[in-house]
Amino acid sequence: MTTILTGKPQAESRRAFLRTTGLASIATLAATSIAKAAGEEEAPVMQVNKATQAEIARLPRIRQKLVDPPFMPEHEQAVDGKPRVIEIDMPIIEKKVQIDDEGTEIWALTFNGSVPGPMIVAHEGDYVEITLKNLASNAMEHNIDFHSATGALGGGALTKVLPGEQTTLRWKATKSGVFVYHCAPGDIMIPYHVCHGMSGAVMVLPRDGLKDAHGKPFRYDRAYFIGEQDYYIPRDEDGNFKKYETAGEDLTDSLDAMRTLIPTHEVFNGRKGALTGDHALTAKVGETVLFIHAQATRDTRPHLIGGHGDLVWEAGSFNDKPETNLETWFIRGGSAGAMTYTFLQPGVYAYVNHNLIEAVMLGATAHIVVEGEWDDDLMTQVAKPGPIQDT
Ligand SMILES: [Cu+2]
Repeated sequence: MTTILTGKPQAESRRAFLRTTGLASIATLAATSIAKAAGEEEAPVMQVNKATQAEIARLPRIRQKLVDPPFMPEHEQAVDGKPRVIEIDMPIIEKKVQIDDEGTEIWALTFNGSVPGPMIVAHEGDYVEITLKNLASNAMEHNIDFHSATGALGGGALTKVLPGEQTTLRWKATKSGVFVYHCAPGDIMIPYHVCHGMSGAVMVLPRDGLKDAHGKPFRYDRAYFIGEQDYYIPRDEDGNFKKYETAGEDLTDSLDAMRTLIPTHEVFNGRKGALTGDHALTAKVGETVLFIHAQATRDTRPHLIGGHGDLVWEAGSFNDKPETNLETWFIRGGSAGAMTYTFLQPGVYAYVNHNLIEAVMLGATAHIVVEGEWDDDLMTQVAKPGPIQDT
């Protein structure tokens, strides 16, 4: 199967409306010239080339429907023609969530309601135009810093929004690869927000699609986004995890817990068990699966138990030749990486952070249930376990 899709043609009136609002937001940015950096100092105003702006206004626009990880928005793996403007509507939602089966809670700070935030997919040369909406019911100021974008703290300096506010930012996807985005509202609030779930990833594909290690065109049959999250849940005097009534109420306690640098939970997709059991990922023998793995703060080392990293863009740049046949690969804190594997045997695979303490005791484990025919040539149980036989 293929993960094809993207932009259905917009109704003409809708497109015209969006175009108008897009230009209006750019004009507002240029006019206000108030781009506060994280330290509350004024940053340079974004320069808008008028000729380029006119050209951009004529580009085709598509609205990308965001989906909750581990799924990816529908997309084409390779595209023809002119760059496009990818329109994204991204609400920010503060919500209380459970992060394990013991009822441990956190007031998560989320992009689009999920931890991690949703994957955004574009192609090199496209523009991503994101409207960030900080819901009025929220308590905190937020913004978004795209590692895939250029200038103004990755857009963080131009996107600070208070509860009840929205802003629109457009950035050009000049580098192909996979990249983290995260909230970065300044000072201690940067790690506080990221350690409460506020990060996601962008995939910028080469316009002509991925290439294998020999430079040949390469396609995947499915794609999954795994966002690894470290949580630092404060404990009471008895050692039990504390609960709070509102978002942000845990600030002082959380900062103390974060200072230890020892997470209480290290999980995939928001909670322990989010991708295991009934929520396991699926694939079929013979399918090539693309796994995007992101971690916004801590280093991690994905490993597919019983499989391999056939092709691995460890540091995330699709401009680089992928490494091949890796057993374990390294994802630097603050980055995303990509791996593909063609499943050859059926069964349940575990996809883990191969710091096995974090995988088994803290939660960094996913399962992939693969259907198909067993290959005796690749593996056979020659003798079942039984008593030791004297020779
Ligand atoms: Cu935030």
